[in-house]
Amino acid sequence: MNHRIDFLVFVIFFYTFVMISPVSGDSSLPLIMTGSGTYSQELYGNSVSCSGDLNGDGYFDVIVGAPQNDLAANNAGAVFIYWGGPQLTLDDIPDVVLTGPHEYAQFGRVISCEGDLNGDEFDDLIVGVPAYNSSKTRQDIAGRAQIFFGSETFDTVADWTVDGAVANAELGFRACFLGDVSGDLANDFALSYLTFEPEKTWHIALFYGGSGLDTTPDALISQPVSRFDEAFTVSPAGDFNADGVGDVLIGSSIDYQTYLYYGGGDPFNTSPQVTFTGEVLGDGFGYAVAGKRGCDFNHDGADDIVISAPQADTATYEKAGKVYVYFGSENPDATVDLTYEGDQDLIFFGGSLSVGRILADYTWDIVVGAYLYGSPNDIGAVYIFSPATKSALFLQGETNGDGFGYALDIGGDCNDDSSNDLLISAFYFGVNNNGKAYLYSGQPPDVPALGHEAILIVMILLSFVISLSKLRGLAEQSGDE
Ligand SMILES: [Ca+2]
Ligand SMILES: [Ca+2]
Ligand SMILES: [Ca+2]
Ligand SMILES: [Ca+2]
Repeated sequence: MNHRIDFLVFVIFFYTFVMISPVSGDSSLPLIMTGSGTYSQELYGNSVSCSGDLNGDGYFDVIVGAPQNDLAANNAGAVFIYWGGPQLTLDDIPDVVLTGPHEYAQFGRVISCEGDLNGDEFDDLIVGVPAYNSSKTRQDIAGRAQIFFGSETFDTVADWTVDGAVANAELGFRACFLGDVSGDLANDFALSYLTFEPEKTWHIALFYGGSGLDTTPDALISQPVSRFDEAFTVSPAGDFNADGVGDVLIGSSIDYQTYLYYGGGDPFNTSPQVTFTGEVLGDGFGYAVAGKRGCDFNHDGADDIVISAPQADTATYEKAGKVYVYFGSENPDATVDLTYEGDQDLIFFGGSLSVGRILADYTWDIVVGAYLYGSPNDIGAVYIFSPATKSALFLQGETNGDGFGYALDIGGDCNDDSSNDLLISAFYFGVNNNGKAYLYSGQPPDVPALGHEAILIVMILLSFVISLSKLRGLAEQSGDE
């Protein structure tokens, strides 16, 4: 009998100190899957997402764009979909492949999959095809954007298509899920296009989603610029002014400005309500911008945003790059609240950004890509920062020239281990620059409060068992007599 009680005591001790002790943050992230491109310089990983569940099975799916993939035609582009699930392993065979319509179309240059757009409760996938043209030649790149509606029987036929109206409009160069910015609770999204007369102008067209989704823009934000390049980008801003409706963030790096538009107006107010400005012309301020509904670093109830200047000088390093955090409020200002800096010359720190919860503290984190890290060898690196707890983590590519961190996304849980996952691409990986993507599992959340309570309960149980053991010992002793 005493042996059985000793064993019980051991089991309870083991469970208390090994199984229930609060998990302290691991120093790394487990790699749960990789995928790779097969064609030379197909730019596999130019765009990545693990923020949506396209087939509605409860597991977030891994989606990778390769805009110069040759499967359908030379540089037609492709998008690879890997269904998430409990068996998600190092299996890099895509489950669904979407391909571009003609050579040089750049299908998959951008992808966005973060929620339902047409009101059927399945998440949907937006794909930008910025070099699409109706004559199927290399000229006249009017561009195209398509949406593939999610469903249990997801197919490869686009369900919604908009084409650019003029030559070189490059419609779909940017395409982004916004969450609800119209105030009707249905998710909305944005597409970009360019015009050239009377002056170079980028346009961000907002489409209001829901059961009434159509192909007519519901609002249009336009900004003249001196040149285009990769000069503008669009992101949700979460609810920066804490009025209950999501807001829109547009970075315009050529003029080192980023503009914030409050959602919910009818019509949508297309004049910026907050303008953020970089430190100097040429620092690339606004190259990448990020925000999300609920992204509240300082826990004040207002969502916060992040803007990068990947060519900013720091006190120590030339063109290392900087990332700025701005806290939202009911009366927001454009004053920087936190700054993160690159730690080498010329690494393009802030070339990519994502926000989400990936570290064990389970507060909101910022993930910053520096795909030229290790310059001039460009191995690439990714920095993860938790503004609330000051914890941080660093990941880097495998070999010189990988460009690790070119694109990244903190999404949901793809493999059913109860932590969010992080997808990172190294789009020049491999001898033929065929590219590679890495899916990391987030750290399991710390549960210190629950852990302490659990330990207390187990300690009470333990003292009860010890008392019982002593009583039985006394009883057995008295029986022996
Ligand atoms: Ca899924
Ligand atoms: Ca849908
Ligand atoms: Ca708002
Ligand atoms: Ca906040």
